[in-house]
Amino acid sequence: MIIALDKSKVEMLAILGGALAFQEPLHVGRPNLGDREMMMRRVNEIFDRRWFTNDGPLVKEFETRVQELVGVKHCVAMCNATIALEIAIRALELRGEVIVPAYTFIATAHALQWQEITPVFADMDLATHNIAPETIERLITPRTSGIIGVHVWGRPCDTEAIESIAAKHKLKVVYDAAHAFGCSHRRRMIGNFGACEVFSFHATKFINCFEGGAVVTNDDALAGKMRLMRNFGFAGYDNVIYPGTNGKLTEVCAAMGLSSLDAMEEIIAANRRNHDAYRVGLRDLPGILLKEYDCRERRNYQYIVVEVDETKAALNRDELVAVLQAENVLARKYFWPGCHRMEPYKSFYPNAHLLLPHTEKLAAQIMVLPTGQAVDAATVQTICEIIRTALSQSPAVRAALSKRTSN
Ligand code: T4K
Repeated sequence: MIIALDKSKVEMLAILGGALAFQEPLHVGRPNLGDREMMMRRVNEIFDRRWFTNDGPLVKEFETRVQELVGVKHCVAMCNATIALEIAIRALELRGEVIVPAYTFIATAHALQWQEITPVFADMDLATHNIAPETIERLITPRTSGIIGVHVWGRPCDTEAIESIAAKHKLKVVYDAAHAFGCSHRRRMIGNFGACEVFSFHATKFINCFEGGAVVTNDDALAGKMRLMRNFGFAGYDNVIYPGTNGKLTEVCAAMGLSSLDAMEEIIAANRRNHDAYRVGLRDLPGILLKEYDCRERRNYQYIVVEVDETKAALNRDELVAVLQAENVLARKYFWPGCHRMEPYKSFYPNAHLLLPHTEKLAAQIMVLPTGQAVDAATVQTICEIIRTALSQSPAVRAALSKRTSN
């Protein structure tokens, strides 16, 4: 239970010695629950059947529901999106170098590195936070075999530009659509672009399987290959025809995914309501920009993304995050500091940041705020009030923060 105090009447921020706005930590990524009773019913059925994993009936049902929703021929459900990416990369026989955005969750790069393929980091488009197509072409070498675009925050990347570059250089394209389930691009559902696309159904995603992921594709042969790879390469009892791994989704995870899908429209409505409330609460604050979603397209609104422009705002992103965290609002600095500044890439390419100015800027400016069914409009109002108050008291906040670091 989250108890919000009325910060609008509180002059004193917690960072300045006031009471906490929230008694309990308010996380980014608090799971949406779906219908608890329906979930329990499905779990009971799993127990009755004694069929726990290995392509069980609920996994099959989940795959069919995803296929229908996305309008795609195949959904191959997996244990998480990282393994799903690895399997997609291997099934497509990518090798050598693959171009990826530097501004993404580290799993995008690691899924390549794990298979001894070199991720080559492209810079970002400042307006969309997605890979900047114009930076891709100059990174292509004779070793390049593919491009992985990421639909960051569920906002589609420029698939047309990426795919035309790929066609010109005979490269394969995969999309990391971890954030983009339920979203569309030019009226076509995400999941229908590139050779295949990968969704995440991690607990923190708006639709979750506790842990889960999937690759979707319209390519029959690719789907068949990935199904084999997901299950050690078994094509029936005692018959292994391919090197594979264990990427299977369990029945209990599929049950959660189905319950989550049942609640999908309610969850999107809650996210959208929160996004609207943040827009009202953060309006007219210099240097504070809430990223908007294109409401003419289908969106899941699962990330509340704020750019803090320190040349215009009274506090910078790190200062605002510190203020919020002191109030128990655990705002996140996704995807700071950028993949190129994490190991092993930081050691491989110590000067990569010189070629990634937009990634550097985004990593320094962005904060992600709590949303989802666990957050209500009053909570959003309080969070916005904290931000407003902190900006209006920036000299005192700065003094308190520097005192904290010197102690
Ligand atoms: N590609 C992209 C572009 C991605 O963003 C991701 C994952 C992937 C690929 C790989 O997908 P998976 O292999 O995970 O399916 C979180 C998520 O763990 C991660 O799935 C997600 N992206 C990323 C953007 O966010 P962390 O390390 O920042 O946060 P985490 O998992 O500790 O959770 C955040 C907060 O949520 C926690 O501090 C507390 C709260 N929480 C979390 C869990 C798991 C809960 O309240 N309950 C929970 O059960 O990565």
